[in-house]
Amino acid sequence: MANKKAPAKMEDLLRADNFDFSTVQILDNDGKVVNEELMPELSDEELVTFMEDMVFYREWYNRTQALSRQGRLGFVAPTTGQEASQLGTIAATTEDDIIFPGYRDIPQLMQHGLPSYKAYLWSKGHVEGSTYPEDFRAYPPQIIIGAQYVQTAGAALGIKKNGRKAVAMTWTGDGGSSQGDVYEGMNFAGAYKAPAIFVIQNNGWAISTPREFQTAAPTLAQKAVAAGIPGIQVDGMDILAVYAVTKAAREYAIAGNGPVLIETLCYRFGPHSLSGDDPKRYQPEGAQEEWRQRDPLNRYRKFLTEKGLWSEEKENEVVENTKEAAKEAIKQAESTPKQKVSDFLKNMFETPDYVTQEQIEYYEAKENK
Ligand SMILES: Cc1ncc(C[n+]2csc(CCOP(=O)(O)OP(=O)(O)O)c2C)c(N)n1
Ligand SMILES: [Mg+2]
Repeated sequence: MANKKAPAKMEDLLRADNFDFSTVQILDNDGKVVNEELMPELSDEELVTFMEDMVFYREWYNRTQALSRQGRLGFVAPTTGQEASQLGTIAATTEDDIIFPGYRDIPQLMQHGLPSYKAYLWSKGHVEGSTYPEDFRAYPPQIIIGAQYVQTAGAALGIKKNGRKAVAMTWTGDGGSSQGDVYEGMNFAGAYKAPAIFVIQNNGWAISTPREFQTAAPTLAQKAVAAGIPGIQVDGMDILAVYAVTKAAREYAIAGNGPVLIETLCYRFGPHSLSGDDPKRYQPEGAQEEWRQRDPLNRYRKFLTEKGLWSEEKENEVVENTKEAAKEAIKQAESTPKQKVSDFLKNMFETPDYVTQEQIEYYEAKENK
């Protein structure tokens, strides 16, 4: 997983004619810095925030899983193992950026400003989980794998035409990377030099289909080549590397150079979703244990502890706060009035088409009886 060659330079990685897709890493499994050159400039406080966020979302998922098992939620896609990939990418954005998450990307949405109870409402299929204020620059999680790449290309072109200094950013998976939409989105954004950041979170699995069945290509990052845009493969269990690469990609895109593709190598420690698949039936024995050695929290905990910036006490405090936050969020979600069919229909289009309008009237009449 480590760099095979001399430490990569960011300006070389961000060239469309760079065909070296070696994995970029800053922290190794033991939390030692192996690539000083790429180390992002961060204050101690910012370094600590990364750990707080990763601990928060690991525990958030634990609480979410417990609530799901109590039958209090609907669709849930586990995030354990992907914290560095998810939080490192979103940390490089600002609220001016437009994000297009997939169904597993709830942490990015929450970091971007989604109130946590809405994440639970979304899971329950409640329309209010996908009702966002006008100034919240995000789209609800995409279920159709890869579709968000096309939307991101369009949004990025809009950003460019409006002369805004921002990017549109999206995430798909190793499975999603085989979808036609992914190529179309990257190609379009490349042709128009639209400021998009395309992330492929390669967690090894598309439900039960392993990464090696997706493509004969040795890396997913190299899919950028045909679109004429830079492609970078990064150790997705290393939050510093993920952050550094995404931040540089954002600056590159905002400077008018066009989009970047980032492949984050990570692993799905849980099942595909909490709807019933059992990874033991399709993942090779020992794979989980092997990837656990690369756990993003462990290596970063070692790194921060060595610097005197982290302690068990601090970690316990974050865990306790997360439990409280999850309790509050589910309370608020469960006290939200039940949705009506008409609410659902009204959230379909800004101006409903004729058929939808007819349905809204039909259901409103029924609901008001
Ligand atoms: C267009 C489309 N085809 C099939 C599905 C069914 N499906 C849901 S998730 C999934 C696997 C996606 O795997 P990956 O892109 O690696 O993302 P991950 O779940 O691992 O995060 C599939 C095939 C879908 N949602 N959309
Ligand atoms: Mg996957």
